[in-house]
Amino acid sequence: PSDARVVHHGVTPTRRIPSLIDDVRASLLQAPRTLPPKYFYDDRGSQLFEAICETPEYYPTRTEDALLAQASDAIIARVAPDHLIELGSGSSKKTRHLIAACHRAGVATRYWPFEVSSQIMLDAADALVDDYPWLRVDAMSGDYTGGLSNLPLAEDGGRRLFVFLGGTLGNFEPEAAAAMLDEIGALMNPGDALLLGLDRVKDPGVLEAAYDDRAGHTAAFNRNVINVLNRELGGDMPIEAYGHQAVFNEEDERIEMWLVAQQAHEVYFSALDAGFVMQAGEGILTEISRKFTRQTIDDLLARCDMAAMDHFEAENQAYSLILATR
Ligand code: AVJ
Repeated sequence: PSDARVVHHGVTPTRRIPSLIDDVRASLLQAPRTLPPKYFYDDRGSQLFEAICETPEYYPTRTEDALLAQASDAIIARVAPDHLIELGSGSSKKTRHLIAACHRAGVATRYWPFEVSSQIMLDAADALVDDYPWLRVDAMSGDYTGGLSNLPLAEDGGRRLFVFLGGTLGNFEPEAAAAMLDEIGALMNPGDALLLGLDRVKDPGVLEAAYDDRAGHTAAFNRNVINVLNRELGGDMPIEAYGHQAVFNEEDERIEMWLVAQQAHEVYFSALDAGFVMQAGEGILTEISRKFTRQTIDDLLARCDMAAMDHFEAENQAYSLILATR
C-alpha cells in the first residue's frame, strides 16, 4: 500500500491449521467423504463465486447488501465504533455501507479487515483510504480458522464492532460455529457488538435453486475443487465423472453440496501415495450452508452468552443481520 494510513499486519495462527494433505487424509480417503469448503477458493473458484453472486437464483449476497444499505445508519448510531473489525473481509464491498454510515455520522472509526487473500484486501484498503480522508486501515493477513487471539487489535479501551457477513458462519457445523462465536466473544468488552449476517430457512425450491443456478456457475464452482486437489496433490480425479448436487436437508436445516460419482473409478494422489475407490452414485460432501430461524439464531447466540440487541430482516424474512452483544 502506498498510503501511510494503511498498515499491513501478518497474523500468526494460535493453533496449527491443517494442511490440504491433512484434510484429505482425515476426510476424503474414507467414507463418509467430505472436504472443507475453504479449498473452493483458488483464483478460478473465487472468480466462479463472483459469478454465482450475479446469478438471479443466488439471492444471499444482494439481499445482505441491500439490508446493510438500509440498516447501516441505525447500526452505527447504536454502536458508534472506534474499531470496525471484519472477519473474512474479501474486497470489503458490503462493509462500505458501514464505513459510509460512519462518515455520515462523523464517527472516525478505524477499520481492521482480516482476510486470507492479502492482495484483494490491500487493494480494497487503498481504495477506501482514497475515498475517506479520515480513515485508517489496519489490514490483517491470515486465516481465522487459526484462531483470533493473535489479532493485533488496539488495546485502547475503544468500542469494537465485529463484523462477520455473508452467512459464512453457516458453513460451520453447530459445534464449530459456537466455538467461533466464543472466540469473537472473548475479544468483546461490555458495550462492544457483533454484526452477524445469516441466511434464513425458506422454501426448499428457492434454496436448492440458489445452489444450482441455471447458468451452471455453482456446478462449476463445486467441481473446480477437483482441479484444486489434482493440481495440489498430483491427483487423477476424473472431473467429468462427477455431477453437482445441491439438496436442502430439512432435518438439519442446511443446504448440502455434493459431488456425486456417475461411474465407479479409482483415485490416486501422488503427494500422499494413497487414494480411494469411488462407487457409482457415491458422494463427497463439499459444503454445508446452514439456514436459520429466529429461534435457532437466538439459541446459537444464547449458547455463546450473547443476545441480539437489534435484528434486521430482509423482505419475507429471507435474510438476517443481527447486532449482538455479550
Ligand atoms: C459465501 C460461504 C456463505 O454458503 O452460500 C455459494 C458459499 N457456496 N454457493 C454460501 C457458496 C455455493 C456461500 N458462502
